[in-house]
Amino acid sequence: MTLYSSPTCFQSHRTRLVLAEKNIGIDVVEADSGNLPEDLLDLNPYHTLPTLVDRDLVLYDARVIIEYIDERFPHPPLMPVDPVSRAQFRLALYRIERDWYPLADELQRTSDRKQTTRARKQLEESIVASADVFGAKRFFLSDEFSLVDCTIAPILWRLPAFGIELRGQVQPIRRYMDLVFARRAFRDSLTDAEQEMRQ
Ligand SMILES: N[C@@H](CCC(=O)N[C@@H](CS)C(=O)NCC(=O)O)C(=O)O
Repeated sequence: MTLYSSPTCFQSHRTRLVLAEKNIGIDVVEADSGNLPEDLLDLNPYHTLPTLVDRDLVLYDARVIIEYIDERFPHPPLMPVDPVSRAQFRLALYRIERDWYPLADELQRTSDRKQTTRARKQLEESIVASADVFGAKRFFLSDEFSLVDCTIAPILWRLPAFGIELRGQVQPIRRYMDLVFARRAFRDSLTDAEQEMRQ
């Protein structure tokens, strides 16, 4: 299995974190989205990172990749078993991808000051508004670490790099970050460039 991964992008980080949680050592090919390897251009019609190759199977889109990894390597499971909880987790993934990811994407890509200031403010407000949910359970929505946490943690890790400092009633979010960032798998998931984001 080979993962083509950007060393800085949160979508790639999300897939590396799931692999680390499962303790799966695969070939990780670091690539730059502006200068993709030739073989990847042939494999993925959208030319995006991350891209996973497992023999004849080529997967792109981080969400598709993490769900595949969770099913292909069931231990430890990163999704609940019962259909209602699974649907709730999928809804949480949908909301994070819809509400937080586009803002994080803007902060990652753009250097336009006005756009950056607006995206920063919106992302900060939206995360702070979820403080109660962060505090309700050990992890997000659950006492077990899940794909939802793998989706949130790369964003929270990048807050200083995005120029965001959480203010207000954010103790539950700080507790959550301390807990997740201290996980062995989380540390293992970080590239050198990502480690530097919080030094
Ligand atoms: N929906 C895709 C988006 C991933 C994405 O935007 N990746 C960026 C790197 S952070 C990329 O490959 N950009 C190159 C491009 O869009 O041409 C996913 O979830 O994998």
